[in-house]
Amino acid sequence: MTSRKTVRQLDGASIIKDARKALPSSSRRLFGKRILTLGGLALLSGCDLKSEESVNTLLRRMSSFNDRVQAVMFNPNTLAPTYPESMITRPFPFNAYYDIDEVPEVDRQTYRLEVSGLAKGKRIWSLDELHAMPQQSQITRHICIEGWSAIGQWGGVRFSDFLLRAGVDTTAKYVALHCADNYWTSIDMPTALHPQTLLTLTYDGATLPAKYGFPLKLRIPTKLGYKNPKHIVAITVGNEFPGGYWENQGYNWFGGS
Ligand SMILES: Nc1nc2c(c(=O)[nH]1)N[C@H]1C(S)=C(S)[C@@H](COP(=O)(O)O)O[C@H]1N2
Ligand SMILES: [Mo]
Repeated sequence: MTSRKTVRQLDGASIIKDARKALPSSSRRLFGKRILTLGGLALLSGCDLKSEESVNTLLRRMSSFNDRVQAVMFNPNTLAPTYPESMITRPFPFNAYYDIDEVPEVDRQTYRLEVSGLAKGKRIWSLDELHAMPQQSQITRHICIEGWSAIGQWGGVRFSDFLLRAGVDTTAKYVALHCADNYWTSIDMPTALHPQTLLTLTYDGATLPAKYGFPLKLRIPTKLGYKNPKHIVAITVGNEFPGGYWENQGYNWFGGS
């Protein structure tokens, strides 16, 4: 249980600091510094800020407001920067919610990708079928919220090509990605259809190694690292908010970079 501290005991300045962090730089600019007083935050959020719980509710509401601002500001035609091969980070860092010796081993022979929810096409896909589709390659920067970034090269099928082939209802709100390690994340449809969002089969010109997400990783250069799922085994399309592994623990859902 969270202790029921009063606002006097909670430090006003640090609440404002956390609230500012919950806003992306874009919406921070929109608001300027005006609303960032405790009274203003309380008014805006409808939270009385008398206890730690109400402060947490405020921060959650700011974050979901922030998702909506980011979604409105997301321009599907704006491309993430791409880089020359000479700038690739070697070795590329590994990251997951577990150590590298616990990376899941997915069997190439028995592996199938499952599509479910609002889709009319084929539901079970093999790796060969994905390899047979037109392939794209791009060199982009991966940005992890933990404070590092690295440039890498990923190749595979444009996610929009795949979604159209799978007969996905592109008016649906969410695409959720479920992984072999029980990780999951979800994205908005405009991001799923963005031309740089790739369902990748390769890293640096070779089969995606286990540590980087064999056999399938969704590379989304317009989003932070935690929204780039590795070891994808199932894709679900729907209108109900699917959340995500880190998103459900407080990371901002839109997670744009
Ligand atoms: N399945 C799965 N995907 C995941 C994660 C994970 O733990 N499991 N971690 C995410 C995070 S926080 C980051 S930074 C990147 C790291 O990818 P990399 O190992 O290729 O650098 O994977 C993302 N995708
Ligand atoms: Mo990350």
